[in-house]
Amino acid sequence: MATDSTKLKKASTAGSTKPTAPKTTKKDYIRVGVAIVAITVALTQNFIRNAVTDLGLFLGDIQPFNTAGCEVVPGGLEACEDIHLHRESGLAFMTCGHAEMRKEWFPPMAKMNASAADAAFQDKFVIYNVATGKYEEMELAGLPNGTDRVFHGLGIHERSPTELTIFAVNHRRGGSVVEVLEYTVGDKVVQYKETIRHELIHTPNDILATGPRSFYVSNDHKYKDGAMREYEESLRRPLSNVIYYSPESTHIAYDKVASANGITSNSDQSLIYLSACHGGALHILRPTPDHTLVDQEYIKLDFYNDNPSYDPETDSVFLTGHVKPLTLTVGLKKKGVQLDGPSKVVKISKDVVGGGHKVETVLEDDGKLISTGTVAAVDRKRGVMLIGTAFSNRGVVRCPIPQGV
Ligand SMILES: *[C@@H]1O[C@H](CO)[C@@H](O)[C@H](O)[C@H]1NC(C)=O
Ligand SMILES: *[C@@H]1O[C@H](CO)[C@@H](O)[C@H](O)[C@H]1NC(C)=O
Ligand SMILES: CC(=O)N[C@H]1CO[C@H](CO)[C@@H](O)[C@@H]1O
Repeated sequence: MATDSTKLKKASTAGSTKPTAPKTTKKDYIRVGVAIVAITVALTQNFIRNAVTDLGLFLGDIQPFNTAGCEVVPGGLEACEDIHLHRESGLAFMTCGHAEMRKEWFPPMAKMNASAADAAFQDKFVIYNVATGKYEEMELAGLPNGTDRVFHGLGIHERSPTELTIFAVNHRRGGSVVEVLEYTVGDKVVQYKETIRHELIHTPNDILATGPRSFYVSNDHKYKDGAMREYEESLRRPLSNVIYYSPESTHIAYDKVASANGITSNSDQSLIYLSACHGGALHILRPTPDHTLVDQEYIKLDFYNDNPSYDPETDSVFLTGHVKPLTLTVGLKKKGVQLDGPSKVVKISKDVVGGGHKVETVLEDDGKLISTGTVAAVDRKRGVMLIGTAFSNRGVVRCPIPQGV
């Protein structure tokens, strides 16, 4: 390491002198450049503290907490990352993939083997009925057969209490897009309407719907792959953003986020909650009339938080995430091995006494039941908390809402 970096420094200060043998390739130069930038950044940022947090170092082992009564939703759902609850009907909209195939093709994790087996590109669109505990795999009428389906974040706009417009991030091999779908509660099929592609929407992650054709979408990275992606990822650079999309205007709404991930809002959309998972933080933002987002509050967390879900009844946000993301990074490299990623759910609510917000842990698991948890949607009416997972073959776990939560 020490000798390496001295070598690197020499190489870079050598200036115009031509490098002599051994042969140096262009790739080596990029590596050297990245390494130098990396060292500089590491020394000048509180990057180490963030890294320790979001890698889950020094946290010790996680014991199950408040998991009594939790059950895996039967039927073999896997990798159901995002769950959107339509509270009126008690229907949960979710997209589920193939946990093992996510290791081949999932651009958000820089997995881009375009020649992976077909199953990698055939995610399911699922509607789960919280009251009956049954789910149905929905046909997406109108979406041409053979279209890649690698779903990620969902956003739902209610045109009326029963007529929904659903925006679904889809990481097609030809590039990531947003599919516009429509569903009327009670229908047997979901209607595909159109596909939205935009150069500003390049690494879409999650969507907050604001109208029948408008939404905010988070881009989780600036760079898709290569050396710059490594740099962005390993040094937790705040290079990602949120885009506002509408047919009339599409622009950057918020910038300089350390891996913008899940995005949601309160009921009247006066506050927007955005996870910055590389910052281990939640941004609370306020939208302006011209659809840009301004800072309201910044809440630092002690884990790698993923997707926030809003609970209107308590005006609080449930945030789910990975306690030991390192197990995830390592686990994703091991094909054929089930990933047990310890997970945690916290509740963030207004602190009436002290001001600001308070963060309480409401559930934790060592990963044996709830692995790689990504979202927890709370249905107060039915007393149920649904927890989605990203890379687990126990796709959705249904838990009673813990006492007092
Ligand atoms: C990509 O997927 C195919 C099909 O499963 C496999 O044969 C190939 O080895 C994979 N390539 C890489 C680089 O993993
Ligand atoms: C698409 O596939 C479904 C199910 O296999 C089939 O019922 C339908 O007829 C196909 N549609 C077209 C346009 O090929
Ligand atoms: C919308 C969504 O699912 N966002 C994030 C949720 O968690 C997974 C797992 O870590 C992330 O990959 C998603 O980007």
